[in-house]
Amino acid sequence: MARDADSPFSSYRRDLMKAVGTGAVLTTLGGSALAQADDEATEADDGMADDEPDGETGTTTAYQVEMRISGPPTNPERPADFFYQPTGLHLQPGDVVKFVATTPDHNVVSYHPSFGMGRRIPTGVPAFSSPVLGWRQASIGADQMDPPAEMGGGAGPGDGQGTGTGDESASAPEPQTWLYAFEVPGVYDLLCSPHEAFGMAMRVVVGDDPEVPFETEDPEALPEPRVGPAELARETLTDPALQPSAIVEAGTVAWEELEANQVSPATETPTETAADES
Ligand SMILES: [Cu+2]
Repeated sequence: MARDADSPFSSYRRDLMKAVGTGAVLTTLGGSALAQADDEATEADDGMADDEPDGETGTTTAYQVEMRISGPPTNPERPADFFYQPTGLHLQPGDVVKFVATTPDHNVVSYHPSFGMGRRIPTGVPAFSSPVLGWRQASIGADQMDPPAEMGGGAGPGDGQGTGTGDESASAPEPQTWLYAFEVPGVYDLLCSPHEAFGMAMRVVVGDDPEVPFETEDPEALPEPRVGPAELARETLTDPALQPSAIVEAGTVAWEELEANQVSPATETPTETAADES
């Protein structure tokens, strides 16, 4: 495993550590900076434990993407919402994204031939994948049998960890996180292995003028699964709101902004009085 102690990357590493907080451990793999905050590493690196894991420490290089399941579904045709939040993200080369498992059992996987899928990340970028992320082991009992209650700390998404000193959230499970630096310009389509079929996929656009030879708005034009996106991920990645140009223009595209999540009367259900929210 390569060490970066004496490389010019080390100063960047320090900034990154400050930006993402919470004892993240960095390694360099190929051209991309990968970091992973797993339990053992965090315990061994407790110098930075839970001090200021907030993203507001004056850097613009760290972005946060939540990975989550919520219900009832925005689109009634789906069992629940399985999504990355935001679902579309525009970055500049070198920007770092911190993926946070707000609910457990998610991962971040690139569409890549190494994984048996058509490449939907820039050429030259190696395949990458996070582990399946859940609660941090240290935040639940070592001999715990049942899953803990989900975080009910009252803080909204985005600042759930940043306010308290840790005492009040001692019993709340903490999400695992995973970092990835997007260094090569282009379009990156990413999926969650457990939930791709439920539509859990996202798109990152790096740079302002990406070339997207594979991109399409037409689900029928995509390669068939498993070469192309599977099931509802096809809809997610062909959503008009996730067109690369739309992502570049918007900066971030929230899950709720996808056209597939707009309750449209154009579908076959002529429910004029929607039982749920309208
Ligand atoms: Cu998932």
